[in-house]
Amino acid sequence: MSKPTKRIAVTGGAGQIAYSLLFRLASGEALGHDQPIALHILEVPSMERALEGVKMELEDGAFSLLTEIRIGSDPYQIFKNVELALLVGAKPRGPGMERKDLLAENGKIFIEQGKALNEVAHSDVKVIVVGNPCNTNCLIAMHHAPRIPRQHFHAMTRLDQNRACFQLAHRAEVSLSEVTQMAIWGNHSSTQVPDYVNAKIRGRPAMECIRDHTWLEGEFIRLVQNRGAEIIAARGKSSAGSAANAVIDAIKSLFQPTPAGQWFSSAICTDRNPYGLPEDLIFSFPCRSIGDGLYEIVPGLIWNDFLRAKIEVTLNELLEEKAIIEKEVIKR
Ligand code: NAX
Repeated sequence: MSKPTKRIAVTGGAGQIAYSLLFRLASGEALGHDQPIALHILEVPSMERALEGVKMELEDGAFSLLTEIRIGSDPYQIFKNVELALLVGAKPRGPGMERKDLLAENGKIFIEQGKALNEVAHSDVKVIVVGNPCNTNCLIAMHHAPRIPRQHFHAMTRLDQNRACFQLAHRAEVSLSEVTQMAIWGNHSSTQVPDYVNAKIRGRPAMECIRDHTWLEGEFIRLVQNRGAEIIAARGKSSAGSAANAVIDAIKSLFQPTPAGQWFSSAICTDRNPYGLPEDLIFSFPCRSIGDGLYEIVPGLIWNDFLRAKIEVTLNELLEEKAIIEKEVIKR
């Protein structure tokens, strides 16, 4: 007997990330090739025609697992009964726009979507925010969805983890599967902290395999922190294929038990975190899943002085972002 259909919401459905993500979801890559899914796709009204085109292409993909496609611009309709919500849609930073303006603009979107999820989503819904600034957008949505457990909210730092793994594997001349325990701490921004100190290569500390610690402290961190900007400079557009791939990886990591000796990165609520960070932030930690979206933060990792200083910078940035939006957005 086939499994019951899982309803997945994707916002920003006519955007570039969604154009790659939707087809991979439909093919069963994220939740398994025996899991029927329904896609509930949200866009702004002005993009609904383009979204109709995406829907037609999904139909033409003849995906046997895709049992239903709903499209629309009302989150209260689209989020009905969804068990997984991928909040990809957001406004890009316009010319002359400051970070503060972007936070406020996107804040409005995530207030509305948080409220809609709270009202109509499945009670066990898991939420992954991709739209930037994703940590703070996620914090806003979480605040407006008090019915949904706070542990169910994630902001995506998986792309950063994947970027870091590639750079370490490349430098150490090993295959990607030999790089494990690569954590990203903090904000999905240029202050993020790719943790080479606790990462492993062939089961040994990465710092033993890569002897050039100046490279690890300098170029490696800079490469990962600035990769998004480099891609925009080269491609003229932000990362889309790799971002969609990271969403698929993030879902798989969350819904499948994490293999022994591994962990994955996700930005989650800091409430009762084992590292003594202030509560009520969305901060990226190394996590382990026991399956079905249930996870714990990996405790007890060592922060050397270098990591500690960097983590303080990314923490301060998140506190600043929260302070900017707190009055108008969180408490509204
Ligand atoms: P696009 O501009 O191609 O697509 C975004 C889509 O969202 C547009 O079609 C827009 O109409 C729609 N949208 C805007 N407001 C909406 C709303 N209220 N409800 C539903 N849809 C809405 O951007 P794309 O390249 O797809 O990127 C999407 C977001 O991902 C951006 O905010 C981007 O900065 C962010 N990213 C996050 C990454 C991460 O690792 N967390 C990496 C990639 C990407 O930069």
